[in-house]
Amino acid sequence: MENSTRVILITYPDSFRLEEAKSLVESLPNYKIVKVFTQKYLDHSKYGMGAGKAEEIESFVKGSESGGVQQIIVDEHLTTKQIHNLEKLTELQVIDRERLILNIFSSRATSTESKLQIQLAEIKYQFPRVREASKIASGSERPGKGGMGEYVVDVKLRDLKRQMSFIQQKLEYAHRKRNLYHHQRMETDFPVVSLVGYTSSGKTTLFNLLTESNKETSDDLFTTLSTTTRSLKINSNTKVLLVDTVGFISRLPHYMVDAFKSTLEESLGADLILLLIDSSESIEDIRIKYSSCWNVLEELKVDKSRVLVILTKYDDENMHSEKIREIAKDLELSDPMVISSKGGYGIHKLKTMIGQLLLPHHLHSGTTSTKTRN
Ligand SMILES: Nc1nc2c(ncn2[C@@H]2O[C@H](COP(=O)(O)OP(=O)(O)OP(=O)(O)O)[C@@H](O)[C@H]2O)c(=O)[nH]1
Ligand SMILES: [Mg+2]
Repeated sequence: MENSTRVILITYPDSFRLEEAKSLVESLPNYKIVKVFTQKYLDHSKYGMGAGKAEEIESFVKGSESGGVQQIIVDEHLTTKQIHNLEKLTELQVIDRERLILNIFSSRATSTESKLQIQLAEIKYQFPRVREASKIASGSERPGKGGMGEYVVDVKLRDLKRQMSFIQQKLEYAHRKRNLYHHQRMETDFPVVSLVGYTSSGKTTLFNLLTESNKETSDDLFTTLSTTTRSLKINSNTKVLLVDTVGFISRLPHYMVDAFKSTLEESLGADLILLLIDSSESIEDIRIKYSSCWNVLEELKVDKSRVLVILTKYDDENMHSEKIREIAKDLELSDPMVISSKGGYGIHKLKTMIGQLLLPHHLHSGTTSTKTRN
């Protein structure tokens, strides 16, 4: 593409991280990866990567072979100092994993609430970096002690704090409004069923199929950033409210989970939580994603007995039944629910299962646990 942003990516050599980092970058509109460099460790103090690798990158970006690179993306959290050192060496802008995820989120946010959540995450990202940046600028570990440097930092931090509490107030307002809505729904007595899972596991595709909606779905990561609720008729006498949510990702910083908490809380307080796992991936990837999802769910203190694991993207039942057995064994799931939103496999059974699990005695005794992690 003519006006694409040309970047180089520095990530880890293991295939999961490498592929995920590429998908993240490619989820940004018009980004083109010119070259990928890998490093086993990205925690060296000066540049993140080792000095040898940093020099190799320097000569690549300054050489004619690169055809002009505009940004360097490092698939790890970097300190301001590491970013500064690398920018100085390469004379290019450096973006770390957190910045990358924030950029994707900002390019996608459409609802007022998701925009506020991203603003909040943005401030939380900047906060520790303000002090660090001033240390670098002054060339001292204790910048401008008692002088102008400290004054400027304090003013900036105070300003960020003020912005943070302003956004938090707005978010609380949005949250209260939703709680009110939630209570109104409780009065109508419709059970709430939410779809959660790793980004790109197929939540929105299933949501669209079940509720006959037309929300955007794609291979890009973080296609969905705000929750949507629609009603769904499970059988002739049961109606539920189905909630589609933002996806999870591994190595997501705590403050980002925090920023999205208010949106997730609503869905995680649901009567039934369907945890979608993409069964078409390699067993290693499934294992990593499954445990990342549980880490987020645990961080958000979700009631495990309400979680039902669903293996998705099971398009060809003849070809993959052995794979399903392998996944079930690996994740310690007994007789998991398997579906294909594309082919329709298991959808009727899923609805029947939702109906059964939402019967009042199930809701109170938490019998979904037979299908979940202990
Ligand atoms: N083959 C196949 N592909 C599917 C199925 N379900 C979803 N997909 C594809 O998987 C990709 C991701 O689907 P989405 O529904 O956008 O996934 P999501 O979980 O909502 O993703 P985020 O919103 O990014 O968190 C899309 O390209 C879908 O077409 C399925 O049953 N079979
Ligand atoms: Mg989605």
